[in-house]
Amino acid sequence: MAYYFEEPSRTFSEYLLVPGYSSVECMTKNVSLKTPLTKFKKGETPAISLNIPLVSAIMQSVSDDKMAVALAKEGGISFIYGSQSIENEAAMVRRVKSYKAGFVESISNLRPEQTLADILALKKKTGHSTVAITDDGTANGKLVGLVTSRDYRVSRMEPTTLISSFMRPFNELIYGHEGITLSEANNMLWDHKLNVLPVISNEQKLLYFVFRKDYDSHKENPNELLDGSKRYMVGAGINTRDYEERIPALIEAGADVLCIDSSEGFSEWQARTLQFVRQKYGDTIKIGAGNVVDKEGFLFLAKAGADFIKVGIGGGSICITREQKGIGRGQATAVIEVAKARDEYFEETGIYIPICSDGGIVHDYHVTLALAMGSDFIMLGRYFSRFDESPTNKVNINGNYMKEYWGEGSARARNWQRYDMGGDSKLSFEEGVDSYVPYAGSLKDNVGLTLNKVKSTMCNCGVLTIPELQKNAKITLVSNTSIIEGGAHDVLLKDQHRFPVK
Ligand code: RVP
Repeated sequence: MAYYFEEPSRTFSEYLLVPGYSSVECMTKNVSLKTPLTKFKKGETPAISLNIPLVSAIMQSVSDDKMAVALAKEGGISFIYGSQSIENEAAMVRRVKSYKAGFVESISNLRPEQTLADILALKKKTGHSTVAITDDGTANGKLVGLVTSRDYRVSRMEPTTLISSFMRPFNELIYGHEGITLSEANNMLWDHKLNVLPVISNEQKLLYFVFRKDYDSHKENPNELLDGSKRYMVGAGINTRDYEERIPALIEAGADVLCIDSSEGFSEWQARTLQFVRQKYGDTIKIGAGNVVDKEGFLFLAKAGADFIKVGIGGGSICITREQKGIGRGQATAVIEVAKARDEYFEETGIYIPICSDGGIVHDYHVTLALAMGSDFIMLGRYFSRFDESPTNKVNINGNYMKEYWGEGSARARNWQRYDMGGDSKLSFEEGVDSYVPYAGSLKDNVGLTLNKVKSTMCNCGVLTIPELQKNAKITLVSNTSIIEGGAHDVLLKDQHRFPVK
């Protein structure tokens, strides 16, 4: 006879936190969100910890090198998507590892024989007032001059005026040489009262700009997640097919941690992949596995050697796995059961394996609930896809700005390796959709706001750390009627001119 779970499977919106006693110490500035990413033995510290409990999903529409840098600046980590060629994925990892905080590649570039009109058009498009003038008009061409808004007067000059006649030519520029450190560059900015310092190669090719406004970047990002060489940390997604080639390439590129990306992780394929890593690299390479939704799945991957385990099937906003295949489990129930298994495993073995709740976060408070239920960190796709830093197009739909967001199992991603179990490709079916999500601005602002809410709730619960929240949270199920009570109700909303629809 089939096994029946006694409880229905539930999702985050069916729960609320009940406040605990808050002492005067319970202020958001005293809350630490530091959390383990990889497994560790009792009494020891994990090889990698995150400074905030957020990681970005292994998806084409979410995690490229730009997202990875933005998230590492805030203290989390991105897993670069694996549904691309090994070379492209390794190149993205390499770009994160070679990213130098404060050194930026020039975005606005023109040639000296172009005109003032071209400068104005470019400024309108990019919003930048510093334009590099290079021999070929590219970001890494030979630097021949610089134009800022101080170099021209639109009211007095013809739009056809050649850039070469009003740019500051190279021989009048102050610049740094390849290899200059950020603090040396900053000193030059201050000594020469500059707003921008070009950094050039021995062949006079433009490499980067250092802007005065970025001077305080490190101070602005006190949580940034750095490796031992002060480079941003980055993760990378892998699959259970080409891992023998992909993993060495990603390690060589500098990936700090890997994660097997699969909608269903309770499989021999994952065990084989983990075994490959342990045989080739021992414990030096950190690798997560998943996804699972119950104790059995967790124990399987724990014993197979995973450094962290992802939890969740079918809860992703773009995911239709439950509709298509009838497999999955409510995200809250899955996290609660796996967290219990993780704690029991820790009791028995003295090894703590962090778990990650993956998918289905809709409201900021869902992050707090997922942590309170035992997650060590949370993976989000839709959330990050809405930001400037996600790789997708920003489009205007009926007067509203939206970003594109599509699932890895959608026809658009064509990542059949993740979903297809082999066989005739004509029999493949989609497990994800292609969609729009409302554009939300910068990652920094949004993550700051979300985490402030998380910290504030933690204070209401009387806790200052994630382990304390996991231990002391009081959580209650809510009835359908009380869910209605939780939103604005029985009032006519002014900005929508209608009764709230639940
Ligand atoms: P969400 O944050 O709710 O958008 O969910 C993101 C998660 O959804 C991913 O981390 C992944 O586990 C899952 N996903 C990605 N693609 C698909 C799909 O096409 N079905 N699902």
